[in-house]
Amino acid sequence: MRVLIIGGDGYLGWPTAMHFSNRGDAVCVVDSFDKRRWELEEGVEPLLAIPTLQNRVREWKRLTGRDIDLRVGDICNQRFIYKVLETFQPDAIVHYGEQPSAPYSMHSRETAVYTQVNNVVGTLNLLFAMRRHVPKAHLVKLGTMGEYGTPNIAIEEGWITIEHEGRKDTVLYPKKPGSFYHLSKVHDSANIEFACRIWGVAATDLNQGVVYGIRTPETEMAPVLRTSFHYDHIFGTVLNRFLVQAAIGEPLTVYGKGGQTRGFLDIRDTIQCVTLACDNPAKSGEFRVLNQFTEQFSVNDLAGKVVAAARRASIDVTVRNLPNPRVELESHFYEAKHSKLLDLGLKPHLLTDESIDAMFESVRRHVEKVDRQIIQPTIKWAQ
Ligand code: NAD
Ligand code: USQ
Repeated sequence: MRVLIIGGDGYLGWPTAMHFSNRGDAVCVVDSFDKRRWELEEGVEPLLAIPTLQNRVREWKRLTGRDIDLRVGDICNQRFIYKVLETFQPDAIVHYGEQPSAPYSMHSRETAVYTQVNNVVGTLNLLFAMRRHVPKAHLVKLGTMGEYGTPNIAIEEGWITIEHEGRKDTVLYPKKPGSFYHLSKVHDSANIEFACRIWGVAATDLNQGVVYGIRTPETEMAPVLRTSFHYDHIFGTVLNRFLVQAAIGEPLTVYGKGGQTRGFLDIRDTIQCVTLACDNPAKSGEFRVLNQFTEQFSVNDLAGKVVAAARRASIDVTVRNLPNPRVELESHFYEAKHSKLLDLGLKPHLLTDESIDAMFESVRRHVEKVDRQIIQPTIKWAQ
């Protein structure tokens, strides 16, 4: 297969690119390096510095003999993405290339507008470029479980059949997202579904939960091939943050009551799901939605697991319930369907004591690199 990975310098994009390359697919990665700029603007950095993408691609070639085609550019520049599709001719396009942080999108008017323009315009350009140059390619787009929010009814996989005044229809599941970032994904989903309907695009929207972990078989091949691990209050996700906080003996930053429940998955399962989607493509004109997570946890569940892991390593950790900087339900019903990827063959890596201990151990090895100044949340949703 010829696989284009957009966002190939990112946390998920780089390990995904190596995975496809390792199994013999022709891989091209695209990135604008905007993530590196946002980090500089916000004064945050991952736990370990990430070598340049050019360097990682060179080392990959040296270690495996395999080429990864690298194109540097912004998909909001339509000429750039048209050219990439025209020259690379992908069968599958895995689109990770968006601004992924909810707090970043809530920082200011500028970051909210930037997030929505970058994400929505980039995806629209990609849809038009596909129509022109690769109308038969399969789009595998990373959406998010947060598009649905936390409704008081079960969450379906993308579509719901509604009966109203004696008539029935199947429509996109109603969305109630919790940040301007999550909203950008809702807008993307609507645009992609429309392109499927009018142009016959084949698309899979992967509504992914919160990802944790940094180890994949390929990142383990050499330190230079590692992927990013953020623990700061803007780009760090909850479990990664708690592990770092425990490693430095700081109280865990549970926002509000901690009953917020979300879907979670191991980074290895992200790659498995994306691969399953590419190997079993949607049909022309189909807007297929798969809910991509393996387990549900509340923030309090995760805090409890991290406290227990720290205790096993003889570190005493406490939990601090901070006033919630976000506006979100803190105790709510949550039942999200997620059977379609299992039906395609997903074999989940669950969050066992062993896996959490291994993550904790790898964080503890670099504890001297932790910047304590970038942990406490400062971005508030409602001020
Ligand atoms: P990331 O920020 O590490 O990677 C995204 C990459 O895309 C960055 O390298 C960035 O420079 C690049 N990019 C952004 N806009 C671009 C543009 N206009 N043109 C070219 N490149 C661009 O983020 P991630 O955590 O790897 O997330 C990847 C995708 O998965 C995102 O779309 C995110 O919303 C989604 N997602 C992530 C998670 C998670 O927990 N990490 C969960 C659900 C969904
Ligand atoms: N939280 C805490 N303490 C913290 C950090 C977070 O209690 O120190 C809480 C948040 O309030 C929230 C939950 O943990 O209720 C999840 O927050 P998060 O920062 O881990 O994840 P989120 O902002 O939802 O965003 C992340 C990724 C995003 C992806 C999303 C999947 O950054 O790219 O889309 O997870 S989902 O949540 O399913 O929408």
